[in-house]
Amino acid sequence: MDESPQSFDRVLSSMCTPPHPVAREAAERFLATNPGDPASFPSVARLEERAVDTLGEVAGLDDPAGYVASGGTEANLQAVRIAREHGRNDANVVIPESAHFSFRKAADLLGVELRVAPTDADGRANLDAVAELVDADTAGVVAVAGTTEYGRVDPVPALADLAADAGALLHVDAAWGGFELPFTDHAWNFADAAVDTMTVDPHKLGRAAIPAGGLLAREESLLESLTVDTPYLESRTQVTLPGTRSGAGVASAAAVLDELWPDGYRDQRRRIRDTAGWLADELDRRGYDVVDPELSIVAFDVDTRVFEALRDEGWRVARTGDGELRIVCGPHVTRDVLGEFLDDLDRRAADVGTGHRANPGAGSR
Ligand code: 0PR
Repeated sequence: MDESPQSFDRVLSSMCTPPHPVAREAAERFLATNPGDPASFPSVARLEERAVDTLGEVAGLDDPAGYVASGGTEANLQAVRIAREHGRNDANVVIPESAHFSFRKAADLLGVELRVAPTDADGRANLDAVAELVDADTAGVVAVAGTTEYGRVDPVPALADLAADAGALLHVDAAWGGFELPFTDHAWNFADAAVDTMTVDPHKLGRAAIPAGGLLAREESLLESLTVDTPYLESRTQVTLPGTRSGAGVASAAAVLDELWPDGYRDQRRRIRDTAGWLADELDRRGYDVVDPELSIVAFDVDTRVFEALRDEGWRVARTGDGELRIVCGPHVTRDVLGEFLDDLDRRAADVGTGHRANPGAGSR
């Protein structure tokens, strides 16, 4: 094999981050185990129960139902499936336009009509627009707690009320935001609102190894609506989408949740929040149009030629649908890394002649 894994040094676009040392070690130890066959592999099955319990604490839910999925896509798909089981035959699901594209995959696979509500000017679900799309066939409403592009948090309690009035389930996609939001004032979780299901991914800000997503449900019966019989396994039923699953992902999630919840994640939130705020200030001082970071994602307008030049220098940066450069301030994105990035940005902006100020004043890094 002649390839090595690339370094994360210049990766500014990823919602994943190198796993915490305890997650890496647990992943290696449990590599050969299969939580999809819990009767044959009971120790990893116990770890999964622990992981789900702790994810419940993260999300404000005592006695949670759920499992460690392959990622946010599977968790969202399963949540749409739960809503469909709960609803009528020609069910629809209402999502804000900021929702992750995994909901499009889910709707396509499940034959559910997807209704997309415009967001407000700041990128949050617009309640009136959602209300207009909800009708008697609505089986589920989705709220995003930490949008992929701008880190925005939808008005979860109001959306939950709207869903409840329509007899629909409310799913919160906190795949990325779930490990930052417990340390903020946002109302987003099971304790704050009538939330039925939630996605919260250990393999993003939770610092588990990939694959480790999280699906939580308020009631066991919601998850049980997905049950299929597994006659030739020792355990007789399954609610997960895959059969064989990664023991590495499950064990790493359990280990890192044990290690970091809550104090380690609180410290992490403080660090990434400070970094995002600092970066936004630095960009603002240079004259860039910066989208105010609610959680730790910073997006700003940048000339296409500058964007391409930064990519050519090895910076792994992505753009929003509207073209802003978007930096996900995960734990590996330190001020030192961003200081180098800003130096390159200043240089490239000067080359192109965008008119932005370079490194103005003191105080960077
Ligand atoms: N929900 C939200 C809010 C997300 O942001 C994402 C992924 C998902 C669900 C789906 O999760 P999985 O990718 O685990 O199935 N958001 C990022 C994206 O698609 C994920 C990502 C991760 C992108 C690492 C790049 C990367 O290097 O943009």
